[in-house]
Amino acid sequence: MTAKIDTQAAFEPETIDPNAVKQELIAKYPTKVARKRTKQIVINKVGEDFTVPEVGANVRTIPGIITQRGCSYAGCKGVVLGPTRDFVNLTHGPIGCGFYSWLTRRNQTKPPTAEEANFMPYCFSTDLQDNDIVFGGEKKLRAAIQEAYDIFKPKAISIFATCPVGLIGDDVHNVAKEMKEKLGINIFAFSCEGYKGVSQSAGHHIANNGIFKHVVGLDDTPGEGKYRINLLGEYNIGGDGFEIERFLQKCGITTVATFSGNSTYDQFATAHNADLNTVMCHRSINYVAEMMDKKFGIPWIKINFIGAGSSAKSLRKIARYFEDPELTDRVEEVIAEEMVEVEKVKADVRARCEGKLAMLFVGGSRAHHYQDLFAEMGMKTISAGYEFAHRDDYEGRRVLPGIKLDSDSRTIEELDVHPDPDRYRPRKSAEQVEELAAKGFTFRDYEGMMAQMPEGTLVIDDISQYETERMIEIYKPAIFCAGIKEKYAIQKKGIPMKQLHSYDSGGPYAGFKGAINFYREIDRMVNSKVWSYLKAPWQTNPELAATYACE
Ligand code: CFM
Repeated sequence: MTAKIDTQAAFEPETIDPNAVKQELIAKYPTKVARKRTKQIVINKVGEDFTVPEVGANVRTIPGIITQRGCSYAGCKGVVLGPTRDFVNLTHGPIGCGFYSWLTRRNQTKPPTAEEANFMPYCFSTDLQDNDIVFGGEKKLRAAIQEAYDIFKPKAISIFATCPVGLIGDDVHNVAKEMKEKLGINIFAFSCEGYKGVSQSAGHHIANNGIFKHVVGLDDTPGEGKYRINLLGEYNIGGDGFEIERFLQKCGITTVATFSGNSTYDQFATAHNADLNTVMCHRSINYVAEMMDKKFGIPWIKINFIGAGSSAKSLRKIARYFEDPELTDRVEEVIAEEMVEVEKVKADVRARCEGKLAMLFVGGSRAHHYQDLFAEMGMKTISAGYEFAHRDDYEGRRVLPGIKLDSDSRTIEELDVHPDPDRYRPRKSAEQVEELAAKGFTFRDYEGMMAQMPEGTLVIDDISQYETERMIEIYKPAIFCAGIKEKYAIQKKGIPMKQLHSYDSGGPYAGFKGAINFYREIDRMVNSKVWSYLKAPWQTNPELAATYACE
């Protein structure tokens, strides 16, 4: 075992040996646990052609370890379907599941008129009780669908199965089918019981399958706009989607559908009329991108609107795809215009933030994307990791063929998708694709987080509470980014903590205006020491004593 790292001594973080840190993180674990964790804690090394070391990812969390992860239901209902405003999203389960997935993610929506349906302020649940668990909940589900229909007359109702529903075996799909026939609206169900798979990632896949099977492609009405794209994997957290929409419109780019920030049923139904799928969060929505490519001939590209530089790069990539000088010129104009204010604020915050350390442990894409924003501020991401991403999100899609399906992943259906006999229309000919590729344009690819991270940084998958605390003690980062479950323990250690899921009460952080918001927020946080001034009672007076009440 390596000697314990002396965290009290003055140090330059770069002089810390990452190997020693890794050894220390796993030293406390029993042998079997250490063996598993050692595969998930990786010291980054970017080789030739951007090859990186293998990361253990998308595997079960070890019982007893406090994980950041959520459940399959959260990924399906909360993440993918939740931000759509005119579906009635009905949770079939005990009330807690519906309640805790109700707007805590801060996904925003804005119906264009007051008359348009917006069910987001409501929480729909069958509120299962003990009695229903014993005698079955299908009757209650039928009644709930009827009630929701009578009151709201929605275009669609989607039903989400929770753990107890899966355990007692309610046939949610059959009830959905029956009620669809009875009421004449689109009703479908998701078997996204919380225990499916190893994290919310399973729920993303289930949601992608369901939305593709039941809604995408139902409406062939052609839309307007010259450059028509779908924005996949953007969920309008803290208004990010509004900011993205602002500059896309300014460029003359039309968003046919967003999956699923600020979206509607009709957007999904007409999504197959777009000419390009742009994928922001690869983890949660790559399945829809792939399936739309196969069925309708719409290629997808990876983009990232987190960071002003990344936003500019992504806009240029979209313009290159359409190969129209009119769009290219407009995009350049917009970027030039937007960057004036960005550069001003960036220069200002850089003076105070340059060289400070950040750690990011979030979800399945933000731990990567937000590194761009920190880099723009001159800050270094010393360690990062995803909660539930797969190896391709770390190492790039090139590793996909080598990933073996384990029993947990096998429980998630893989849809067999073929070209639509009438509506398959390749948006680019084979020659056009080749020509673009020759110029370095990449279709259907994501190079992952690690290729972009410097050598010697620590990549930690599904970080535990214990590892979080040790990393903070060792590196003393200027800021730690994670979620609500981690927030208070980190602040108690005197370290500023930014929630990158819900943004605390801030945002938007996407695009150009979002970047400015982020620079200012992080500058404020890393340059105020408020948390380090606070001491817990046991820190100021370690000799607290207590007696038993019975004494
Ligand atoms: Fe994609 Fe997301 Fe994320 Fe995600 Fe999420 Fe989220 Fe996230 Mo929280 S879809 S993977 S399941 S970018 S809710 S908007 S912030 S963990 S990094």
